Amino acid sequence: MPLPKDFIWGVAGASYQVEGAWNEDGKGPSIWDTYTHWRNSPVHNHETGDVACDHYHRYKEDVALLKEMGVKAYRFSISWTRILPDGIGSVNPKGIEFYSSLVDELIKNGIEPMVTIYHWDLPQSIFDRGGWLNPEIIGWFENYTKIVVEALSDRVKYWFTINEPQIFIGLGCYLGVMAPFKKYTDGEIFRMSKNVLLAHGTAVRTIRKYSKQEAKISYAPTGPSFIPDNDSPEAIEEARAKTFAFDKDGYVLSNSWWSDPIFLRKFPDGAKEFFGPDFSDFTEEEWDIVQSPLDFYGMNIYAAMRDLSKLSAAEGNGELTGEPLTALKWTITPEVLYWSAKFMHERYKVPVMITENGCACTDSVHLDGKVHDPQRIDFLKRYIREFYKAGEDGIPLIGYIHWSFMDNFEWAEGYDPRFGLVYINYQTQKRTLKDSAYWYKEVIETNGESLWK
Ligand code: GBH
Repeated sequence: MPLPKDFIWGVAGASYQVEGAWNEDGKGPSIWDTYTHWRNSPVHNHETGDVACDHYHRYKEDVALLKEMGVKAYRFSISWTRILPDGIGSVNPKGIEFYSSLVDELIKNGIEPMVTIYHWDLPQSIFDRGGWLNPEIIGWFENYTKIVVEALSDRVKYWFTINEPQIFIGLGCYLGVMAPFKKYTDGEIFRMSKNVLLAHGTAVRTIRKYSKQEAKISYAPTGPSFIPDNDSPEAIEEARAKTFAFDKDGYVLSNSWWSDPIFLRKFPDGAKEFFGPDFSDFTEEEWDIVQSPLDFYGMNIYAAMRDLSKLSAAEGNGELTGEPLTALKWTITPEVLYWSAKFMHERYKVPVMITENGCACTDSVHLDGKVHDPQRIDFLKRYIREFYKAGEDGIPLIGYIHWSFMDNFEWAEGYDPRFGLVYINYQTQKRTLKDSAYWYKEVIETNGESLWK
């Protein structure tokens, strides 16, 4: 069986991208609230997550949609400032109440809740205290994690500490194209990275310590993934080497920069030389924290890279002339799910879960009132088949989580890119299941067998 019977078919979202209610019921501001409200906001069309999909108020309707789609799990993130408006200090009971009710509603409908503790919406007041540069953030994150775990772990079993450090540090603080839209020096990025790794490891320990049931824990990294040009061992080796390269310009976006410390208890080769005087190693006690064991490898993966020297999607990734692209111009490269599952499992030795995969399409409601999205169905069929093949080759696979559940606020790109299986009309908040939602339902019902027809 390439996919086990209890394979987890899910969909994902994240607090700032879907919830709205940005200042309701005691929620404090995050850096995304600050920067989207800034008069020089770099976000497309000056759009904000103030209302987004209004999921905060419509979560019951949304869980009903999840049920209609037959998904087994919903991966969502917690807004730190809903729980702790200042990031530290007093707890906002309304924040706890919201996530607790959401979890209840999911369980009532037979859907496994999966919690991401941090998906980029850093409390503004913590940013004002230095954010990820301040080592105190490790304790603040620990405190926040403990509160969430105590409130939800009687019902929540699956946890992701952080989503894509490559992006919130790399795109946020190195390239400066995501909140906080600032560029820090390599020395500062090095210190931030250590704080992120320690905060992650401390959160893993906190979950294990306070969880009311046996927890399943990982994180959800992303990174440049390469596919071999042909079947030769040399081409495979080249793809593997590039997938884990510590590239000096792109180190902060790389797989090895974040995952080698967590799984292999080391910084990638070349790091020490690159940072020179800015480098300082973890102590043995710190390494113990960073390396706290994880139950599986989560991966957010959308497209293969071809050129490691291109730092951001905005620069393209060295695509071939006329190559098939999604609406965000990301390359359609299905084999990336096969090769990444294989490479990650071989290097990090744990089962693999796709924690995000999907594509933006130019969806619209058609004259018949439906949303026909054949491109997405074809994209998913190709990608998930490749993942399935990795299972046939003996890679232990535990789940596939589609990004996203519904169309939502695509960060600096605003609302134009639509990633959802559910279409959102942002003027009316009407939800419409796209054709792909019904297609996915059948994939789930057949545990992947319908992918082959
Ligand atoms: C994720 O980020 C986020 O977790 C999520 O919040 C977001 O909405 C979702 O994905 C969709 O963007 O130039 O073809 O090589 C993903 C970030 C996506 C960044 C792929 C690099 C490279 C595409 N990554 N991208 S390509």
